[in-house]
Amino acid sequence: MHKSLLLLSTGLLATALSATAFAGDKPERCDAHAKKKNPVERLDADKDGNVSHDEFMANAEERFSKLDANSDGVIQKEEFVKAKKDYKDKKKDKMKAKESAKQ
Ligand SMILES: [Ca+2]
Ligand SMILES: [Ca+2]
Repeated sequence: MHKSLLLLSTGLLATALSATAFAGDKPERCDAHAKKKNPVERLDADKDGNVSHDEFMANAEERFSKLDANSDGVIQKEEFVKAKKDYKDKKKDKMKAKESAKQ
Protein backbone atom coordinates (compact mmCIF):
# COMPACT_ATOMS: atom_id res chain seq x y z
CA MET A 1 0.00 0.00 0.00
CA HIS A 2 2.76 2.45 0.96
CA LYS A 3 4.75 1.46 -2.09
CA SER A 4 1.88 2.19 -4.50
CA LEU A 5 1.18 5.51 -2.74
CA LEU A 6 4.85 6.44 -3.08
CA LEU A 7 4.82 5.51 -6.78
CA LEU A 8 1.66 7.57 -7.32
CA SER A 9 3.15 10.57 -5.51
CA THR A 10 6.38 10.29 -7.47
CA GLY A 11 4.45 10.08 -10.72
CA LEU A 12 2.35 13.14 -9.87
CA LEU A 13 5.44 15.10 -8.85
CA ALA A 14 7.26 14.14 -12.05
CA THR A 15 4.25 15.18 -14.12
CA ALA A 16 3.97 18.50 -12.29
CA LEU A 17 7.69 19.20 -12.67
CA SER A 18 7.79 18.34 -16.35
CA ALA A 19 4.69 20.46 -16.99
CA THR A 20 6.28 23.37 -15.15
CA ALA A 21 9.56 22.95 -17.00
CA PHE A 22 7.78 22.71 -20.32
CA ALA A 23 5.68 25.77 -19.59
CA GLY A 24 8.76 27.71 -18.54
CA ASP A 25 10.69 26.85 -21.70
CA LYS A 26 8.28 27.84 -24.40
CA PRO A 27 4.96 29.26 -23.21
CA GLU A 28 3.91 30.28 -26.73
CA ARG A 29 4.31 26.68 -27.86
CA CYS A 30 2.11 25.49 -24.98
CA ASP A 31 -0.58 27.99 -25.93
CA ALA A 32 -0.49 26.86 -29.54
CA HIS A 33 -0.48 23.22 -28.48
CA ALA A 34 -3.42 23.72 -26.10
CA LYS A 35 -5.35 25.56 -28.80
CA LYS A 36 -4.67 22.77 -31.26
CA LYS A 37 -5.89 20.20 -28.76
CA ASN A 38 -8.99 22.18 -27.82
CA PRO A 39 -11.43 22.25 -30.74
CA VAL A 40 -13.67 24.85 -29.08
CA GLU A 41 -10.77 27.33 -28.84
CA ARG A 42 -9.77 26.59 -32.41
CA LEU A 43 -13.26 26.92 -33.91
CA ASP A 44 -14.68 29.68 -31.69
CA ALA A 45 -14.04 32.63 -34.03
CA ASP A 46 -15.86 35.27 -31.94
CA LYS A 47 -14.40 33.92 -28.65
CA ASP A 48 -17.73 33.66 -26.83
CA GLY A 49 -16.80 30.23 -25.51
CA ASN A 50 -19.15 28.30 -27.84
CA VAL A 51 -18.96 27.00 -31.37
CA SER A 52 -21.96 28.17 -33.38
CA HIS A 53 -23.28 26.34 -36.43
CA ASP A 54 -21.77 29.06 -38.63
CA GLU A 55 -18.36 28.78 -36.94
CA PHE A 56 -18.44 25.00 -37.28
CA MET A 57 -19.52 25.15 -40.92
CA ALA A 58 -16.91 27.79 -41.78
CA ASN A 59 -14.25 25.34 -40.63
CA ALA A 60 -15.89 22.50 -42.56
CA GLU A 61 -16.00 24.66 -45.73
CA GLU A 62 -12.33 25.53 -45.32
CA ARG A 63 -11.39 21.88 -44.88
CA PHE A 64 -13.53 20.83 -47.85
CA SER A 65 -11.86 23.46 -50.04
CA LYS A 66 -8.41 22.22 -49.00
CA LEU A 67 -9.34 18.64 -49.85
CA ASP A 68 -10.99 19.54 -53.17
CA ALA A 69 -7.65 20.24 -54.86
CA ASN A 70 -9.07 20.69 -58.38
CA SER A 71 -12.01 22.81 -57.09
CA ASP A 72 -14.65 20.82 -58.96
CA GLY A 73 -17.00 20.76 -55.96
CA VAL A 74 -16.46 17.10 -55.08
CA ILE A 75 -13.69 15.28 -53.29
CA GLN A 76 -12.35 12.43 -55.37
CA LYS A 77 -10.72 9.40 -53.76
CA GLU A 78 -7.35 10.52 -55.19
CA GLU A 79 -7.69 13.87 -53.43
CA PHE A 80 -8.28 12.10 -50.10
CA VAL A 81 -5.30 9.82 -50.72
CA LYS A 82 -3.06 12.76 -51.65
CA ALA A 83 -4.21 14.80 -48.65
CA LYS A 84 -3.45 11.87 -46.35
CA LYS A 85 -0.01 11.41 -47.91
CA ASP A 86 0.73 15.15 -47.69
CA TYR A 87 -0.30 15.13 -44.03
CA LYS A 88 1.97 12.18 -43.28
CA ASP A 89 4.88 13.76 -45.19
CA LYS A 90 4.40 17.04 -43.33
CA LYS A 91 4.37 15.18 -40.02
CA LYS A 92 7.57 13.30 -40.98
CA ASP A 93 9.27 16.57 -41.94
CA LYS A 94 8.27 18.09 -38.60
CA MET A 95 9.71 15.08 -36.76
CA LYS A 96 12.96 15.30 -38.75
CA ALA A 97 13.23 19.02 -38.04
CA LYS A 98 12.68 18.34 -34.33
CA GLU A 99 15.36 15.63 -34.36
CA SER A 100 17.79 17.95 -36.16
CA ALA A 101 17.13 20.73 -33.68
CA LYS A 102 17.95 18.41 -30.78
CA GLN A 103 21.37 17.53 -32.20
CA1 LIG B 1 -18.42 31.38 -30.91
CA1 LIG C 1 -12.19 17.51 -56.56
